[in-house]
Amino acid sequence: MPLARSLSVTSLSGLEEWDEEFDREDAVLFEIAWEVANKVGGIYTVIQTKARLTCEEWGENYFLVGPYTESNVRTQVELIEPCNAPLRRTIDKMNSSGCKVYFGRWLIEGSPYVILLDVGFTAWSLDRWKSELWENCGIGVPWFDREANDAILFGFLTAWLLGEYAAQCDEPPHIVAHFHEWLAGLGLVLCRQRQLPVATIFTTHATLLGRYLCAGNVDFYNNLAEFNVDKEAGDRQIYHRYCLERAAARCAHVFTTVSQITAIEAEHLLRRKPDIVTPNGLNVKKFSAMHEFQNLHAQSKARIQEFVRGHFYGHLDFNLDKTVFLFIAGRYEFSNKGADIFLEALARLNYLLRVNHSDLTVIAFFIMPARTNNFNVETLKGQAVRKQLWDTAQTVKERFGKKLYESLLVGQLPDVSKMLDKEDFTMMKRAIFATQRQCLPPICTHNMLEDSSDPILNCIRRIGLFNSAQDRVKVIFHPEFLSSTSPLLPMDYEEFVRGCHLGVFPSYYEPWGYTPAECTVMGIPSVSTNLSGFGCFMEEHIADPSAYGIYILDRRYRGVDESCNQLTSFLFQFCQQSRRQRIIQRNRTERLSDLLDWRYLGRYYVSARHMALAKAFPDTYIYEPQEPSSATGFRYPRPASVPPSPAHSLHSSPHHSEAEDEEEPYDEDLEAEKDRVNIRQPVNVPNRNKNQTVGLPEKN
Ligand code: G6P
Ligand code: 1S3
Repeated sequence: MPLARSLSVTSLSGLEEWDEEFDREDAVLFEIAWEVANKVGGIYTVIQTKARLTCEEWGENYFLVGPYTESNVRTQVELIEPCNAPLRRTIDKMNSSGCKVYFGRWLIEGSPYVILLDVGFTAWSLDRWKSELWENCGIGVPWFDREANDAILFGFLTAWLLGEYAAQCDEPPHIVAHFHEWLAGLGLVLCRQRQLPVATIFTTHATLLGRYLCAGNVDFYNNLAEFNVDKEAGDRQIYHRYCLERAAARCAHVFTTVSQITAIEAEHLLRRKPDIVTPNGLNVKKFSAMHEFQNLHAQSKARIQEFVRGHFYGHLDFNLDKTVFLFIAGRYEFSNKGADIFLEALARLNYLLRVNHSDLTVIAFFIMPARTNNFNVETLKGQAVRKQLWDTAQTVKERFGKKLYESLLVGQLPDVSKMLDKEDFTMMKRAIFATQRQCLPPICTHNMLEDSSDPILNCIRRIGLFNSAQDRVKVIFHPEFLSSTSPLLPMDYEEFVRGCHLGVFPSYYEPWGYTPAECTVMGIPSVSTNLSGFGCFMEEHIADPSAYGIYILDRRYRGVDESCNQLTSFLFQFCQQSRRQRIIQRNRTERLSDLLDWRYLGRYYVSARHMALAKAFPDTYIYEPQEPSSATGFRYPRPASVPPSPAHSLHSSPHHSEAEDEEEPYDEDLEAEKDRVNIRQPVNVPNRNKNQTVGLPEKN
């Protein structure tokens, strides 16, 4: 019998090891998603960041299954021969029966094996498979829904692959197949309907109906139990997709989702309570030098400042050293992602900063892709003007230096009044003349195709944040994802995030939310909400999240206006921090990254697979829920350096007066050590009741 392999989750600072000792025997894991080697959204990030850990755990018995696209394969995959005999026979058999199945290694960390299915090549089977689906499952799919058609082809091909693989194995194998999201869900339904020897897991990363209902101005969370789900899906013409999603959730041996809040949503909308919550992690990279991330912040900030110098040319009447950069980024879903209340809060913040005569300037970036026809002239001109000023300064500097040198060569101190001549002044005057501008610095960096109906632009028109001199809050809308090859802001997303001061993600619908999680591991504070999976997770695991730079907005129990006021007060508080306080806060934020590391969060996936194997193969596997360890009930305490009582603390951000900032030398290592000592004493939560949903620990 093969050796029992167990996943040992490395001990992270304060988080203890979890050893889920279970003998996988000959089990083989297939993980199936439309976003395998195919970047569409957040599921790609889940699979790509998790791959290294899953490869360590399953070794040669781990296969990712996704759709084949030539461009993706060219850039991300190395095609190779199948790695074992049953798989080679399976692929050969499918390829000789009218399919195109590819095998390779995905060129990411862990180099997992990938099996890619060419759905387009098998489109000739679509009608036959659709009628089979109708006959066996009673789900009819309209011809015009291209995405659903792809889901059918992908589903039938996946079930074929798994069935064929099982048949090609010499001994009955123990297969675990983990399907992500409705687009991959049909494969699972077919595995069950064909009674294949496969333990199935279905993970939903957002429900179809939830996303549609939230985008439509519905009081979603207060009416979860009231929706007539079939009617709502029918009204939105997604009934067939909804049926595929619901069938997958209902048929799975184990059903999971990414957060507690989406678990409640799934229970009402898909009519099944998830068996376990599998929160999303990240592949956290630690720098050997502890404060390297602070240096990276300073470097990236300098690059954003350069862009701002160009964008605001002729209107640079604010101090860039006293300017903080906020940003929101993601899929352009105006209200679901909370861009609506962010704008409203910015207008209120502008008012507060003005009446308080603040000398601080806030620049808020909106990075959300919309339809455009390229950068606008005014924005490009800004960068050209900046560059010209830089070139002029360099030329004058060189001329100045040459005169200085000549003078020193003849042993004389230069006559400073003659160092700049008429030509130098003409050159400089001409450059300054070019910075004259008749209009205000633009809000939007691109020409929008739907300018007059764009929700962000219309909201800005209504609240009047036009980048005028009096405004303390300026807005820049960049309706395209960032790229290091952009002529405007040549930075990739990660560099940009590092250079900002605060990410603001006040989402209404956000099953998990990778954007604030990414901020956290880079040591950048963020705002999220108690309607986002990430926000709830952090609230559960940190005693005083805002002290760590994790501001969690209440969008659950408050009306929109109240949430907006709360967001305004978070932003205003943040703006009142000194540089030193921001540095301390960033150190604390970064210290949370262990909590978001797959090495800690991967344990929920381990449990899900174990549970599925035990349900599908009860003679071989037994699943006993883990006794809660100190790690499952882990809670980060208040940082030691935060005053324990509200009497000493008006807000929970790092507390020091401006005077202290100037007088007291700041020892980052000492500060970090104080907090770390505190973190090593986790606060345990009460024991989990074995009957309740396996997943995140209960709140204490
Ligand atoms: C990092 C750097 C410091 C810099 C600071 C700026 O901590 O290591 O050298 O002064 O960032 O912080 P701020 O919040 O003002 O961008
Ligand atoms: C979904 O992607 P989205 O941005 O459409 O899945 C992500 C990965 O699980 C999740 O982070 C996000 O909240 C969901 O919404």
